[in-house]
Amino acid sequence: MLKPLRKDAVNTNSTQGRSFVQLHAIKSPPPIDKASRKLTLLRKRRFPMTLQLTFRAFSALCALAFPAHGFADVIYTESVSGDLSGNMSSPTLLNPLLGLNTIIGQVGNNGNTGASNGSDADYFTFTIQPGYELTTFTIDSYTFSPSDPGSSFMGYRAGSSFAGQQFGDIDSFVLFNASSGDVIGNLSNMGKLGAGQHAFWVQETSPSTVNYSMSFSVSAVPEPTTFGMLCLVVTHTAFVRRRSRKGDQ
Ligand SMILES: [Ca+2]
Ligand SMILES: [Ca+2]
Repeated sequence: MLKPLRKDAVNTNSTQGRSFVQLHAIKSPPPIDKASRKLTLLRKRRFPMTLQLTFRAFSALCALAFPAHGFADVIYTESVSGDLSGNMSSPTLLNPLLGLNTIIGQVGNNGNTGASNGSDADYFTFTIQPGYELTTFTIDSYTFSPSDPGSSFMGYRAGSSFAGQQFGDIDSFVLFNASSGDVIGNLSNMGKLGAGQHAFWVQETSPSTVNYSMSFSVSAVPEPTTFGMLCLVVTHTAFVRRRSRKGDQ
């Protein structure tokens, strides 16, 4: 004999020795309101388990591929490590990290050499590893003494060094100052630099000294399979929504 669900819910109007509550418990599922049932149904139709797992996997991959920055690593400071190379054939080799990489230096009439007029120029180079890319190159600060030169020169060349100091020896350049912001679009018509070695040449030829701070960002290249999964989720969701709208009409 079945026991009632709750002592206080026993209905004395029993049929064949069983209460109404007991019979109701046997024949009927637990009550679910209409709104909850419809929501559950829509969830199943719009986002089956396989796609839910795919979406979660995609989110996990994103977290691995794009770790939060929020800070910058200073990878070279001239005041600590000395003047960056003034030799175009042998730029200072830097070791970039994942995230923001900051370089702090000084060019111009400061007693060092490397520029065509005998003042200081800074050459540096670094390698972007396969699977990664440089996505921004930002001028953080630009100060000068004693006079404002307006802007300073930065040249770029794919490779480890420069063959000369002419425009034919560079791939691109930008004249930068405090308001330049992100100059990656001036240095690369693709708006980023891919895997390989890259060389930079910073120079100020006016009778002034320029202190600069610049940062570049390195991040992992999103894998095609990751984009594929995202496209799959987005396409399926749009398709199901379209079907759902038609069904509601
Ligand atoms: Ca310098
Ligand atoms: Ca130098």
